Amino acid sequence: MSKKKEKRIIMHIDMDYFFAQIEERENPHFKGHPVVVGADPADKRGVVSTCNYEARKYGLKSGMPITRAKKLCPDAIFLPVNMNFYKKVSALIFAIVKKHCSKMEKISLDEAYLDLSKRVRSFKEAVKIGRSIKKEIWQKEKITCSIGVAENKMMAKIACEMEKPDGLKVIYPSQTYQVIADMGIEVVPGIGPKSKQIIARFLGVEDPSVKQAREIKKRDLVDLFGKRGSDFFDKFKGVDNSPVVTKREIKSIGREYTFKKDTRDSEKIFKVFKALSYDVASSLHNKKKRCKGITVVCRFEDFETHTKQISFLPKNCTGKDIYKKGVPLLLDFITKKSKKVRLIGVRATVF
Ligand code: TTP
Ligand code: MG
Repeated sequence: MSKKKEKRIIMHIDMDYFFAQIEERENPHFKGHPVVVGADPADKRGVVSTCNYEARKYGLKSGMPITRAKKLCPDAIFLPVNMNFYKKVSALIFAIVKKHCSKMEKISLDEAYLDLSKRVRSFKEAVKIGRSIKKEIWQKEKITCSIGVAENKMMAKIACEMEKPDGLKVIYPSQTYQVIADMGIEVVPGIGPKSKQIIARFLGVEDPSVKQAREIKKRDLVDLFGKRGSDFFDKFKGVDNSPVVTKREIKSIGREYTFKKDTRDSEKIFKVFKALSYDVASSLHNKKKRCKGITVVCRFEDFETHTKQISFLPKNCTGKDIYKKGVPLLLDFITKKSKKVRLIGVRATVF
């Protein structure tokens, strides 16, 4: 019989509209106006990094082409990405967070998980810590964040999203199953547009809910998605046993490149691909990592994106090895379509 898992108390913290909020803090007269941080609106190929909630009212969001953002909200304040500054603010904020609980996994510049299981005895105590963290970040850095508390990472993140901005939400274990039942399946981490489409087709419904996806047998999910399928099966029930990892191991090293102009010039494409491959290999070498496999990505002019992975095990992987293994994959994408290429990339999974 398997040992019963100890109950956990996990917190997810995510800064609200992070880059844009920092800009607002630095320029108080921006408050109340739509603020967009991202590429120059004159740059036809750039995208929105993020925007404040005033801008979101116009339909603006992360990843949207900046030209579209300008059309939807011409009077917004458009600002460039000042990444070095955001990194400094992030470091100050997460130094505060870490004081409250050292078992912290930082996910990105504005997001982290805490495992409070050994630090507190109840969800109530966890909420108290959440309040203190929010208060201290506000007092010292004048930045608001949202916090979710639940029994695992997935549910904590969902809780956090539910009360954005400036929220603090608990999902108690007794509520887990019910809370996500009527949500769309994209609430489950790992379900992107492609997996959603596969599940929708399998169920014969357009926009499947978690409750509907629970009807699918584990065996069928594994048939559809391989190992990920069994993970989805658990997550549809709100089960996520992934631990909070304090020291994140590098899992992959990748490089990508967006062409200044969409192109089908294969000489140009493969020249860039070669440079990316050699760059990845040199980074592998510097980090003393070995390559387990590579993933090649190709995005076309209309943003249709294809990725393909192969396992790959030479002893000391060189740029030439990555290039030689990657070229056929890339060629396959390009020859199957007559569209121009916008972006290419290569990522090595490491061990
Ligand atoms: P998010 O936490 O996804 O977004 P956010 O903090 O701007 O807004 P929210 O209130 O919904 O949490 O991302 C954190 C930062 O990462 C964001 O401020 C900018 C950057 N980012 C990008 O540069 N590009 C992207 O596509 C996304 C999603 C984020
Ligand atoms: Mg955020």
